[in-house]
Amino acid sequence: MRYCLLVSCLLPLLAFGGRTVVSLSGPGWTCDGEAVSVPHCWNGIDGADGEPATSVGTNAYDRYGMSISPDTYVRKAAVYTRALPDPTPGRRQFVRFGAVSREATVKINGRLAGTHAGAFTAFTVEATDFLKPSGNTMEVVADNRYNPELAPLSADYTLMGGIYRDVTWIETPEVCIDPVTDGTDGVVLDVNTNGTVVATVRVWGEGDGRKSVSVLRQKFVFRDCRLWSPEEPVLYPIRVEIPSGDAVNLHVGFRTVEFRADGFYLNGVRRKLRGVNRHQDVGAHGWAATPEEDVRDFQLIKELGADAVRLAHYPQSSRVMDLCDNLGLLVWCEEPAINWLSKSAAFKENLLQQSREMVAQHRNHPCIFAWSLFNEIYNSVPPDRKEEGWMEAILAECRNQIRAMDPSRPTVAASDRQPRRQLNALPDQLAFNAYPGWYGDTTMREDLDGWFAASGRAILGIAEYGAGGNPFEHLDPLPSGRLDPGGPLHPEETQVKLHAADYREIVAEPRLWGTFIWAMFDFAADARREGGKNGVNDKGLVTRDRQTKKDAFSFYEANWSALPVLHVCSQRATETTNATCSVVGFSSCGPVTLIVNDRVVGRQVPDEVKVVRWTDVPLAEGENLIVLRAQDGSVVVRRLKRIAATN
Ligand code: ADA
Repeated sequence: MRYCLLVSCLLPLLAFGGRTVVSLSGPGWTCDGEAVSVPHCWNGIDGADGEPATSVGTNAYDRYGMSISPDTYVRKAAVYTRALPDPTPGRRQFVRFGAVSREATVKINGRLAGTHAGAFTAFTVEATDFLKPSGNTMEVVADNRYNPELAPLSADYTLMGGIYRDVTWIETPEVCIDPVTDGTDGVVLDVNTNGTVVATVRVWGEGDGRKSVSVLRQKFVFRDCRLWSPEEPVLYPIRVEIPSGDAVNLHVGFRTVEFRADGFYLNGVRRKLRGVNRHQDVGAHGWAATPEEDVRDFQLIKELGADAVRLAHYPQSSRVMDLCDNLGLLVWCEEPAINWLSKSAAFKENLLQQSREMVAQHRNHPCIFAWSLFNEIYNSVPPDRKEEGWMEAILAECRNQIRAMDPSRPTVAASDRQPRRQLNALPDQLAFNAYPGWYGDTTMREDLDGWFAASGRAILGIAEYGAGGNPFEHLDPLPSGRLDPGGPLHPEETQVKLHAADYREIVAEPRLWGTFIWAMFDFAADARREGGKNGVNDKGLVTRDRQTKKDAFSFYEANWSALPVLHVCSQRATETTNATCSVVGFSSCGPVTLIVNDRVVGRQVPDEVKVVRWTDVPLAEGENLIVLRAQDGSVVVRRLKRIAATN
């Protein structure tokens, strides 16, 4: 039975006028004069079409004249407006933004109420002093233009603009739980697996002035609590209430995460994380995901059988963290430091601020197992920033700040530069990004050997691996050499081949603490022109519109899911001029028989990564029925028409 006992703080029996939270999301907003519904993002389509921007934008160049991103999507300062509710006299009013990309200026009744710089973290402004009894309006300028003082400076994803997460109106008593500082809800939970939770509550307004701070500690004891894990993501509700009646509802999960000499441990049990990377782009809505779209994404990740997710390359929403808490997904949460940094003091301040907000806002989520310091620093770095040391110094400050705020979690990072020893020494645990056979001619084995030797570490993670895959492009047989990753052809079969080759090495390597597929979903990267579809990074296991699971999805499902999987690849390849074909399948249902046009071709036991594969299978002219049958009688079918070659 779950119950909690409030030990150290006796609440007054007559609490009055608690907190009111009202959603300001939905219709009722305008953006540049047009009626819109918030969350809203103006790059959902334009930011993934690979075409020049459809309307006004700003060229993105840094102060050294480096092109940050071609002007292929709208980068602008847009003005949003909305009416605000009438305030209740004697109470305080706040407006909380889940995120505004990339910079925000908030005015209430024409007066500046607050600003925020950073696309991925929440912020709250106090409205109390700006409000009239009725007829209040709010104006928010959202600006996604390039700013050399704002992290990230460059990235392989579309830096979308808009008020793209939820907005809420909060009313509290005069003495309230601080809803403003660092965009948090004012409560830090220290959770011990013995069932004890200590809540440190920041109270505003008890002393002199509205922002006078006092700190309350409340202790909760849960008896017979069960541990949180991907298999059993048990959560317990907690309500933190202060004598004025203001209150915040939270949840806790009891678990330990730690790295030991030989790997990652959850609740004292070693596990090699099976992870995917996820960007927050959800297709036509861009970054403005609906709750249903977020739920769908994370359910697909669970369906795959993953137990971990890297939220690349920035902190995602509280709703996403709640989902991962609830579904049981261990989260790698990353500050937005990518490719290169700037030497300016303002840039460093901004990165430290975004990093601090990330930890402050999400530290209460049991799903998070590590804070990430960077992704691929020195990738495509401008010539003037190759000098070793100064970017590492900035990232070391971020790391130290994170460690001081949250000693309970390790830091990690994703590196793609083996020789950068100073950089690679920064995180507690290092992971590397590698695309063997896609961007380079190495194998995963060679990459693993190289990284273990260069880093001198006993254990490593792989933060990214994968290959492009267009589920509507097919090639059989595949060429022996490497395809041009920037070329027009990204056949689905190459993606499967490279994932299977990588994964074979991954399962055979005991020194890996976890691996993260790049990526779960295709995502907007408007500068890309490749793979038969411009504007998109197509390394996802699922297409950007979430309509098509690629064969590589079924590969991992066969390897990871607890449910039996039998799959035949290339079902979307329906015609060939060849006299023979390859048949590739995945089976976690034991041996598989291949039957073509009612004739048994052969039987295979799946290999160590659940693959069966036949080459040079003869085809009849016209329609061919290709069947894989498992021992339990289940079958999967592929139809392939052999047609005459035309010159
Ligand atoms: C890098 C980078 C990712 C991703 C990937 C790719 O590894 O970290 O953001 O874009 O390249 O697909 O090339």
